[in-house]
Amino acid sequence: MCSGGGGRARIVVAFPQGLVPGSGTGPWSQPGSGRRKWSVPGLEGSQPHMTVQSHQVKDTAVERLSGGDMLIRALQDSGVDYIFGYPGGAALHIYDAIFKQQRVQHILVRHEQAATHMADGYARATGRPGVALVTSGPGATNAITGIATAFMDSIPMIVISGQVSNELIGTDSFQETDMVGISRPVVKHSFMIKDASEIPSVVRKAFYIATTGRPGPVVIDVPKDTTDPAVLFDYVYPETVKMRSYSPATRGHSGQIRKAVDLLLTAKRPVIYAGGGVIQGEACEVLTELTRYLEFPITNTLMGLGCYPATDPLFLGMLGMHGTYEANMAMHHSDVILAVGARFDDRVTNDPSKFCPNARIVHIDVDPATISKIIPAEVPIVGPAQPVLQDMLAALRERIGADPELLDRSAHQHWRQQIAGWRRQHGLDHKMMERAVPGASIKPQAVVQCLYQVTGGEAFVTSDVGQHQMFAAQYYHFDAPRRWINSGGLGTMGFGLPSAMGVKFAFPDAVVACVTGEGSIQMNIQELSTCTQYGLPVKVINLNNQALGMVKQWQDMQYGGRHSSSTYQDSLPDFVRLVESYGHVGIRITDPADLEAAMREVFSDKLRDRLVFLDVSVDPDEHVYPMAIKGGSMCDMFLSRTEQS
Ligand SMILES: Cc1ncc(C[n+]2csc(CCOP(=O)(O)OP(=O)(O)O)c2C)c(N)n1
Ligand SMILES: [Mg+2]
Repeated sequence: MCSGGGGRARIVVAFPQGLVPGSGTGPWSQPGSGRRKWSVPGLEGSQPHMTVQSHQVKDTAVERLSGGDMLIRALQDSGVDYIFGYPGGAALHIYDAIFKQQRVQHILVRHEQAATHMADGYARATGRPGVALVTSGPGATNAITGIATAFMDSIPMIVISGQVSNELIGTDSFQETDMVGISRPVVKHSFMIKDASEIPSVVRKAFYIATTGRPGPVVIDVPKDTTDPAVLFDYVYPETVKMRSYSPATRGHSGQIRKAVDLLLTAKRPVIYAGGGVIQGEACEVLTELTRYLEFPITNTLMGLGCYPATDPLFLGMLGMHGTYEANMAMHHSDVILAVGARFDDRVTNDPSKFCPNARIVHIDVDPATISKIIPAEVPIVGPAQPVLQDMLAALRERIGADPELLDRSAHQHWRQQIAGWRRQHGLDHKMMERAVPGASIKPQAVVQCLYQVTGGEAFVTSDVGQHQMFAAQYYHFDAPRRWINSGGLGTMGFGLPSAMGVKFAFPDAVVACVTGEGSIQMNIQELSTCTQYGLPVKVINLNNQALGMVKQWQDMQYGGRHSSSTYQDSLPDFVRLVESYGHVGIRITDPADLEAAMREVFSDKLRDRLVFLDVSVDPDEHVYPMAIKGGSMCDMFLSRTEQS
């Protein structure tokens, strides 16, 4: 075991004006639901603090539209091109409105969970909010997993749910469910339409809330009577939206940035720890510039992969539970950490009381509730990553430009050498593909390496959840943001295929690969039919270890190898025949000697326009390493079945 550290003092964060964390009465202040429950008095009811400036979009006469038509028109005016959804009684007026227009295309999924994941994948790849539409009752409840997935990873999304008519609400009528109530803990905000006339302004506000500050999903619950085609309203799309009680920070505090610069200049063993907030905040470019200017080593969270080029020598790989040895060692032994858009979650910190005992921390986040929530920051900076880092870089340039000695470059060089030593000792083996022995079992890591090589590192890669997800995160090197798309916070099996489809709708010419496991793919495998309907040539790489591999690994390591309900006893389908029945191409391999040729076939020009499912029979006994030792510090890791750090 490496040396651990003690606890640390808690430091109070100053909150930006207009946001009050805690116990208010607004919809974002539900007890027990964790973070970012800002009290916004009245936001859900009469909304006295929210105003929208209404202007006619065109200078022609005001159009008279039904509620259903206004909803779709407002989506058009919000720039929506796709709605992923599934119809039902309460949503039928809306579906009729969709039918009558061409600007927004509706994609008919096979399960509402998949609709939300498609909208999510679309949003992660583009940075624009994804939109899902479901009916009331079971349609709405089926969407919850996807909403929670987006919430946990701060993904902008609009989910429109049909609702029973106003006069039926509260009567336990057919397919009535309290969607606003059920979704409350996992949305950034929700609206219930009371009067059809408010539809355009609610849509406008929903997009504003979903995309500003810390992004997240917003639900709009639409009672059927408010979309009645027989009742017409003046349609006016609000040009601007002003919400007095919701004012996310737009810049960092200059005094705090100055303090952060002072601290960074003291560093002898610095590390930059960057998360998904850097990607969501469009701050990758400035972060890269700042990192290279300082020549500080940098590590990314699972959600942050791609925010800094993975092939750059300063990059240490992912940190945390299955992070690289060198990233975790560097974090633990650092003296200054610059954390940006990351939230110190348990998969990163291991035991928080032993976390990086000597590190002084600068923490930048747009969400003040995240700062010092788990690990106290010495210099908290509330603000969007991009302008904060720009200001920080400008200040650093000014200070170091005037006095280059301020930066201890020789200490930093020594530090980078120490990290390189750790990498040499126990870094990931990036030659598993080349070293594969024909006839032996295929190593899952080698499959990801092969995928990386064949796609030239250019693919959008989505994943499901399990060992395959960790192998993809470890072995595919993402040099650009928004290319690695996975459910980090909620860890949702079933995310991979539909999110890949959302990416493919957004970027039809891009190469989109879903790295999955035979367990996860079966959670939304019905979407292969949607792929057939819309001709979506995503590529599915199934790391088939014939087990719920990650569960089995934990059972190996913590439950004496008792595989309680983590294997299937020969009940798996023949994936090749299954995908062929949907009209797709299936390929199965079992020998490492066939890996490269098969992978080239999957991405060949010949199969460019086909969905190809590569079912790879991989070593069922492989574990993911490194793996954090529970209850330890960041430098306490299992390195193999027999070695510990
Ligand atoms: C919806 C859901 N249910 C259960 C889990 C718990 N879980 C995490 S990984 C895993 C196994 C995944 O199996 P598979 O997709 O085959 O991936 P592998 O680990 O074998 O690569 C399970 C059951 C989860 N993350 N999501
Ligand atoms: Mg599996």
